[in-house]
Amino acid sequence: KILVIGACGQIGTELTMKLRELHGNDQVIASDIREGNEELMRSGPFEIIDAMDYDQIENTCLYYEVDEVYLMAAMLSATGEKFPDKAWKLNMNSLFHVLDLAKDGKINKVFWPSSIAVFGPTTPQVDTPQHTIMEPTTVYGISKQTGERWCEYYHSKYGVDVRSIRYPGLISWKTLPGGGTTDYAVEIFHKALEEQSYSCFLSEDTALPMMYMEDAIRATVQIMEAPGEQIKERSSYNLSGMSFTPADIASEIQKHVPEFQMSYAPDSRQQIADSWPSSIDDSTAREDWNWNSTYDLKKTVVEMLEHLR
Ligand code: VAH
Repeated sequence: KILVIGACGQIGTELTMKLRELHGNDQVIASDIREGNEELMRSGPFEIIDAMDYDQIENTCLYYEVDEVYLMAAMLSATGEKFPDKAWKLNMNSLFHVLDLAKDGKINKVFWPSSIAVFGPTTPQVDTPQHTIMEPTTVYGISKQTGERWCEYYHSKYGVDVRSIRYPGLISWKTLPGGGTTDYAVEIFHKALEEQSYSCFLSEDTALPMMYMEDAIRATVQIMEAPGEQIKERSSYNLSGMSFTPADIASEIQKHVPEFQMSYAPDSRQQIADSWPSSIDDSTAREDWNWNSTYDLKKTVVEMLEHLR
């Protein structure tokens, strides 16, 4: 059985539905701090779990005989800067709970999401390599960098089969993101269709690594299905889909919504974005477990507008 913690989040919602499609609805238990959308709640088992509560996680794993956990609960970069202590506690305690369950043999496989937020202003920003300088400047980035170290430690010391991906900014239409710096790339579609205008909280030339959710979900399933010996990086894998600026996505949207007007009003999230890479080298993921991206900006804009119109 599979347990998804944080199943109501931007990734969790679609990941849960994909896992239920692959393994059967009753094989995938969805859980979150609150209930999720109708499709998620109706399609299979659901439990309220606080990701910081070890007993709730352990009891659920024992009751349902869970053997794989996808820990998708976290506080993201922008919100994390407003509540640093909560972000650290949520992001770290939840990881230790799940790694300890695996160490104690109560579950036997873990997926844990990292992020390009582990990189900082001293990291080479173009085609950021798999192994490089990492001095993150957000609590979220620090928690993801530390989490990567602990994943590698639990793998090498206790043989825990934990696998991880450094997601770029994710673009999806099913579930709004919560509190991220890359959320502009989702909000822009809703505003383009509702108001034909959007005031972007990042400057027009802020290039960031991004990915369409279909690619991100496929990558997650792929890394978890790969034979263990192929997963050589047990911290986390760089992953890249595309890289664009707010100006790029605005002009791509204008091809479909000619009256769309974009304006720029950078806020505190600008310095977070400035500390991150503009593009990522994911050749290690391509070599180790045959990753390949399929969505570029053009295809992403068409799909997003189609689903949201
Ligand atoms: C955030 N969407 O903005 C997340 C992600 C790379 C960005 O980690 O915080």
